[in-house]
Amino acid sequence: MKMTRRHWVQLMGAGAIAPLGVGAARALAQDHSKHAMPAEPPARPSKEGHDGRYTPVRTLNGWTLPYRMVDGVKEYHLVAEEVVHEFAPGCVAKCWGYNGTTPGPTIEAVEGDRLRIYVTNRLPEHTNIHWHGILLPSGMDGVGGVTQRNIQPGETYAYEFTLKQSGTHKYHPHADEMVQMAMGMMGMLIIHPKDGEPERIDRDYAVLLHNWALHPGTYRPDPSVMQDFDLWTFNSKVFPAIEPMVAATGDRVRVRVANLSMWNHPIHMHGVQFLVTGSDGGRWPKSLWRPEVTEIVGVGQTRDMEFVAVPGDWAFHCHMSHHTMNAMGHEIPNTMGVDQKGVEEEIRKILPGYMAMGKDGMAEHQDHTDSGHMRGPENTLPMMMGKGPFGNIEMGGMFTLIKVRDGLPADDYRDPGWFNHPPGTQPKRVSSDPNFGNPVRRGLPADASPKFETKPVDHSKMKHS
Ligand SMILES: [Cu+2]
Repeated sequence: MKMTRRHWVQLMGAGAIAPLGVGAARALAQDHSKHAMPAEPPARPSKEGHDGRYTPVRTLNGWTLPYRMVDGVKEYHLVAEEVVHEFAPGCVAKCWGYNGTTPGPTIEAVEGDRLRIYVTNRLPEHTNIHWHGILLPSGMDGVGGVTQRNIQPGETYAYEFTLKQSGTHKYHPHADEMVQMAMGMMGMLIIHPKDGEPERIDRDYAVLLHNWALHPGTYRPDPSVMQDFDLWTFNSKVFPAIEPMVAATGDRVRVRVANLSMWNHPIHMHGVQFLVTGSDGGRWPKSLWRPEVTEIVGVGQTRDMEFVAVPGDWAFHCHMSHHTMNAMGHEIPNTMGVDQKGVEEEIRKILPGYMAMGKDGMAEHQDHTDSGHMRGPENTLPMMMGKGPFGNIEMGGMFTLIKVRDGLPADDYRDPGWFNHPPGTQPKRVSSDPNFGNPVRRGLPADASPKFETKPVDHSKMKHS
């Protein structure tokens, strides 16, 4: 049986406690330490791929491709190849990417630079690279069959063009595109303006959005899936494996978000009204900047968001709530409000330890998966993850934190830990009595309402897949 996120949750709901398959060491990250934020982020923004004329971009969980200067040309080398990729501890897959990673390394350059980019194909099929949004000679555009012969396995092609623009851009194949992009072939190409930024940027982050049909129990993304994806990622990682964006109070921060997934994503930031200052069209004139707290980044688009950092731990996430979950289901039976007590006892005779869930919401799922009561197939992740200082974070997928602290050194990108809230700046408990106070209501709460009675459902008439 092909395992989809739908089946996985049905299994979870049916209390499937035996892991499907041996070697389940990787099956699920039960260990709480694995739910913590990544402790030690990799190095600071790469100095190698950068020529000192701009604030280098930090690609969360990613890296910048170094270049060589050869006769005034910046030379880069991308290798298209199969890679072993970890979405978060407990979930790995064979994907396709560049130079050992998905996404491929970020290419950073400056308006006016001449680039020569070698592309070596180590995939089992032909490929090419399209420089998405870059103004260049038609023949360099990288559209297989239209502007070039495809790069056959083992071959290396050189692309060469001069950058006439600045802004946030991307690269990806234009060959067997559905498969190659679903497997993870993508990267960002960021061009800094030659005359510097009109507003100094202190921290510059890059986030590439993607979706993956990595069915629980499998180890390769399924390229044929169009909608029901299992994993939603920032730079091919899911929370809590996504690094936080770190800034000092007062820093001007830019977050460059690019979307090569198959959905539009309303990207939401807490704590500030950011300015949308640019797109694939480059940095917009100031008169076009607009304050937002959520910005839709459409399929194939990029958006630049800028703000002045204020202290705290602030969520940064897609607002499609199914995109801040790991493997879970659509079209599963709705158990909200369904009393499963009787059924639970019957099922326990067959499956000892079975727990009926979902009657009062799904928040309990994280405790059950964390404690090891509920285990899924190999190589998938609990749908909710992450531990904060006040309990479960109950998120996965496209979620991370912006962590802003006073007085951080300019090049310090280490996770500063959890925010220490000043006294009087958190909600506090004032009562544990549900009948507390005399709140204004229109109508009665459902448990006091005589008007609405639920009818028993005839299960024999229900369709089960
Ligand atoms: Cu989304």
